Formats: sequence, structure tokens, C-alpha cells
Amino acid sequence: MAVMTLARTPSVAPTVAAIREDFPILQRQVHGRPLIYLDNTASTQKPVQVLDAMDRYYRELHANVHRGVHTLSEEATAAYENARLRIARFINAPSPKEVILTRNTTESLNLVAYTWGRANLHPGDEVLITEMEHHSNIVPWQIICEMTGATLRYVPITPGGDLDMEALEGLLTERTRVFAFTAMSNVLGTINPVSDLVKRAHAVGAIAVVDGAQAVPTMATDVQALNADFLAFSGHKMLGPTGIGVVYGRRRLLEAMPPFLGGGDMIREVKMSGSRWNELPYKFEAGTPAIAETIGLGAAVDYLTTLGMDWVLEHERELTTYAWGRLQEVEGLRILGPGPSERGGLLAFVLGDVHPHDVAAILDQDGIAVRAGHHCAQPIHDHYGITATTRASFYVYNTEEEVDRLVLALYKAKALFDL
Ligand code: C6P
Repeated sequence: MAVMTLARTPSVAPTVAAIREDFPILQRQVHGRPLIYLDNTASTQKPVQVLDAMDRYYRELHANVHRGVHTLSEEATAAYENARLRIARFINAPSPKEVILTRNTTESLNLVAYTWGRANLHPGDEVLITEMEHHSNIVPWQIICEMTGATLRYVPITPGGDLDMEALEGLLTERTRVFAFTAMSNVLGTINPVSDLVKRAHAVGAIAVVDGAQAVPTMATDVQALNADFLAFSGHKMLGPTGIGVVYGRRRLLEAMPPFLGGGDMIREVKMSGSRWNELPYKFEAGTPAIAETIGLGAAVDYLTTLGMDWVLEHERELTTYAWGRLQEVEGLRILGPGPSERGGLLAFVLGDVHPHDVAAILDQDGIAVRAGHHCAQPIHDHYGITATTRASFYVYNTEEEVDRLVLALYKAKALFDL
């Protein structure tokens, strides 16, 4: 079994070369070229530490959790709950009871919209979101507004790709019951001022729902300092497996909310005449959970904690600043969103009138993985009058040499399309 290959202590800065050795997939070739993985905003790769934690669970401890008194079930339950505890610490949640395990950010946001929304929204109420949201922080609110008669409003963005704070002033009123916004845009890279936005929501009596899908993997997150009511994120964007997500919720709100899904584990008692709900967090976790994936996410947060989230942010900043400068050299290329010092580690761009799918296909021939399309954020593309962008996004294992290879491949694309 592989062991932690990074010899480091918190006082020693990690090296990207050592980190890369932990990611088996980075040894792979694509079309005969070494893989350059720049699609981290969609999903990150997994280190051996995460793969081994999941493998060990299946080989040595697998049984269902919270159900058995036999040794394996007790060991599996301990590993599962211990992972929840480490995930709770990673975001500084006051208690693991406030950390609900879901499948992904999408399910987390749906959980809040359906359960809190159904119980609290009425005709005349308003739900405020922003123009830069991912579909998973738009569609559930559209559905719940339709169901309850509440009205959905959008905060516009400035030409520079930030939230329009003046417009926000006018849109946040005593009618606003929810302000749901992303901490970081997956298209513009914009980092929103979360604690300020939470304060503004609370000032009008609204709850603040934060989509942390892009921010939690990149920067230290402290839900107590942010004072958010709900925070949603996905394991697969932060070195963990797919199929595991989180919604942190303020205890008082979670306790007052009805359950999301009904079934095993979420009940205290079921009679033919009705049921009573289990305590937090289980009230919101119906059925057999994603045990291996939760254990894998526990290993992922350990890995990120060892690197240090300050280092992760700094590494992404340095690489994004470098990539920003190099991409600006490519004539005809336009990057969406704010400047490099104010954004997360992603750059969505258009290259003349070449379709982003064509750009991505050409880059793929050189072993470079980027995403092309609307990135599940059509309203923000509509704002710019375009249907798609090409997006390069970075994480802990990416290097300046990889950015250089990206730029060379873009010149190739330009030549092919006579740009
Ligand atoms: N964005 C991207 O390529 P899920 O799919 O549930 O794990 O995450 C949804 C989600 C929610 N909010 C933001 C800001 C996101 O970026 C995402 C996922 C990926 O941009 C996949 S569409």
C-alpha cells in the first residue's frame, strides 16, 4: 500500500514535484503526450492517500453503518463518523451534527431549497440570487418559488465581473427571505465577499445560503467566521471522490426544518399512523450513505490540511497570475472576469470566433484537458452575449510548464483556424 509520500511539516512549504508523485493519473499519456490536467474546476484528481483510504475500507471494514452491533459495522461506523468529524473541523463547524452528508453541492442546495423553502416561503416573499450562479443555485430556487408563490430576483454584475453592490442595496429588502450566492464563480473566477454579503442578508432578516463548490477547495473556510446559515460543497472538487457532498447548516435552522428524503436511518420511530425524525445530522441522511466516499473525503481534507489551505490559495494565485499574463500574449484571446489578483484559479476565455469545443478538441490532441461549453452557468454567458467559453483551471499539482504548453497549443489552434 502506498504511504503518505510527502515528507513535510507545516513549517516546510510543500513542493509541487512531491505532490505530483501522489497522483497516479498524472503519469498517464493522452494521444501520446503527457497528460496536462487543467479541468480542476469540473473535478480534481485523487491522491493515493484518498484511493488507499477507500480501498482499505472495502478490503478490511466494509459493513453498513449505524445498523449493526457486530465488529465490522462498528468499525465502519467509527471510520464514517470520524471522517465527518474531520470534515466538520476543516470548515470549523461548531458541531459535526451540523454537517449533513449529501451526494454533491447540487443535492445540498436542493436540500436547503426544498426543506427550508417549503416550510418558510410564501407569496410576496423574495428569494435573491445572482447572475453569476451555477445552475444548481438557480434551478432549485426557480422550482421552489414556483411551488410557493415567492418571487426570484437576481443581483446583476458589473462590467468587471463583480457583483453590483449598488444594485444589491436596492434588491435586498424586508421582503427578501433568502440570499443565495456563490463564494466563487466557476466561470468568472470572481471571489465574492462572503461575510459582508452574509451581514447584509442578516440585516434585512434573510438567511444566507453560500455555494462553496469552488471556494472551499481553494481557501481556508470558517463557517463560524463567515456566519453563513448554510454552506454547500462537493468532495470531488477537493481531491475527494465523486458521490459525496456536504451541506453545513446552522443547528437552529436544521432542527426546525422538515426532512428532505424519507426512509431508513432518518427516523426515530415509525408507526403505521406516522413517524418521528431522528436527531441531527441523521434526520437529513435517509438510506445507506456513501460510506467509502465519506471516508475518502476525510482523507482528502487530511491531505489538504497537511498542505495548508494558505499554501493552496497562494499556489493557485501564483499560477493563475502567471497564466493570466501568458494568455494575454495570445492575440485575439479574451479572458472573462476580474484581474488575476482578485480571482480563483480558473480562466474562462474566448479565442476569436473559434468555437470553444474546437479549441478544447485541439488542446486534447496535445494531452491538455480543459472544459468547453457553458459550464452549467448559462445566465452569465447570456450576460456576455456568448454561448460558451474554454476554461483552464488549476489545482495543487499544476505547474508553470503546463501553462506554457497550454499557450503553445493555443498558438497551434490559432494557426489552424487562420486567426
Ligand atoms: N461546477 C464546473 O465544471 P456538483 O456538480 O453538484 O458537484 O457541483 C455543482 C456546482 C455548484 N456550484 C458551483 C459554483 C459549481 O462550480 C458547481 C460545479 C462544475 O464548473 C461542474 S458543472
